[in-house]
Amino acid sequence: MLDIQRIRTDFPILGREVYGRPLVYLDNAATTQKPRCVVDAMTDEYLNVNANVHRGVHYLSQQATDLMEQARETVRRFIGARSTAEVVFTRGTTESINLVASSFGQAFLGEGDEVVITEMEHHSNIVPWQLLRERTGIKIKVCPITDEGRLDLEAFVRLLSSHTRLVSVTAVSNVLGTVNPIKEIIAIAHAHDVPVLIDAAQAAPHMPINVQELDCDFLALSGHKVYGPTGIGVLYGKEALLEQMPPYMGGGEMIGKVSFEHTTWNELPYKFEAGTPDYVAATGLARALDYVTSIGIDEIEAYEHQLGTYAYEQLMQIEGMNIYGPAPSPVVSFNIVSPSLQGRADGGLIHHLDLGTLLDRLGIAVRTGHHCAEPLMHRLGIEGTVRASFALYNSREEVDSLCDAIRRVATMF
Ligand code: C6P
Repeated sequence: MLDIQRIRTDFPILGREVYGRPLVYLDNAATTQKPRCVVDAMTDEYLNVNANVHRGVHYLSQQATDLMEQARETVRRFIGARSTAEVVFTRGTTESINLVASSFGQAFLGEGDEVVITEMEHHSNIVPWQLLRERTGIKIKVCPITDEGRLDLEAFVRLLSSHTRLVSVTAVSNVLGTVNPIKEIIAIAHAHDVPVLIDAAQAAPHMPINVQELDCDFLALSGHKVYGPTGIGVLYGKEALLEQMPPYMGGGEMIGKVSFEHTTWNELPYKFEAGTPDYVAATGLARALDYVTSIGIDEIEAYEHQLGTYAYEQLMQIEGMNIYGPAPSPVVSFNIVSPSLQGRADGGLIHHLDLGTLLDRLGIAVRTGHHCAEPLMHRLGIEGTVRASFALYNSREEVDSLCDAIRRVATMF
């Protein structure tokens, strides 16, 4: 079992106060806090190593390059990729998905071809396909969810056709917390010869990922959601696919030879890494993944399962509580119906923004709104939710503080 009190000391920010109250940070699905070792590794690199990577013959440049390539190897191990050629550094999940939409889209998709996504996708896994649709005339097919907040797998199977060229689906919903059966989805898609992109932004911090076991074709994740720095993320792609895809951006480092007449591309993964990469953030990400591994991703998953179960049980005892999505999960979205507001068109919901703002005054950091998943809000028939999302350093006491604060705030309406 994790020693939460000890783990918390690795995260200096958790000791601070807001509005004179201890901070209860429950906005981890938006971004996680950083352990001191991540910040230290990055500070050390800036203070003692800093030089541009892959370019200089000098000592520092080679040392910085070594650190970046070691970071790539750490990522490879963390996601179980076959080779570092399959690990592309990007700015985050959003850029990773845009890279695939642009590059894979240009290479393999044309008018009438279909991309299957789902009703629970983040805008990052909707809008890039819409941009591609404008450029190429592809069709976007949307797999519905059940009333319980799970993917409708029978509908998913029916959506696959001889025109389907890609399935792009989130592993874990950032609103509902639903853990999708991605292994099954990948197997079904592959039986139709359709490759699959997994949005692992909300999965990477909470559960083991092994791209070879999953057999996914692409996988995207963000460093800042897994205790790493902002501005760095990963695109995993199967080597054979990445080889066939054109570059996403042009510039330094992604080239083989350049002349005004003709330019050739660098080998993988550099073909997709134009310009000076955020090599210091790569080091920070590697340190964060090492930190997670040192605690144990299985232990983290087990602990967060218990915490999510406890949170669900406690929250459900609050009068007027509506939780969206299946429990337990480290992501809990909810609204509260106030008896005094009943009779209104919205069924008496306390507005999520009001609830979140008042919780903030009590030191509880949650996210409110549509969580960059507006189509999902339409499906749920609401404008937004309050979302509490947990990380490995959250405690039962913090769940209790959340529930006490909600009760206190709800009486104000
Ligand atoms: N969700 C949230 O509060 P970026 O911004 O590129 O690091 O991640 C985008 C993204 C993609 N997919 C999913 C499932 C996500 O949850 C996110 C980010 C944050 O829910 C910020 S909107």
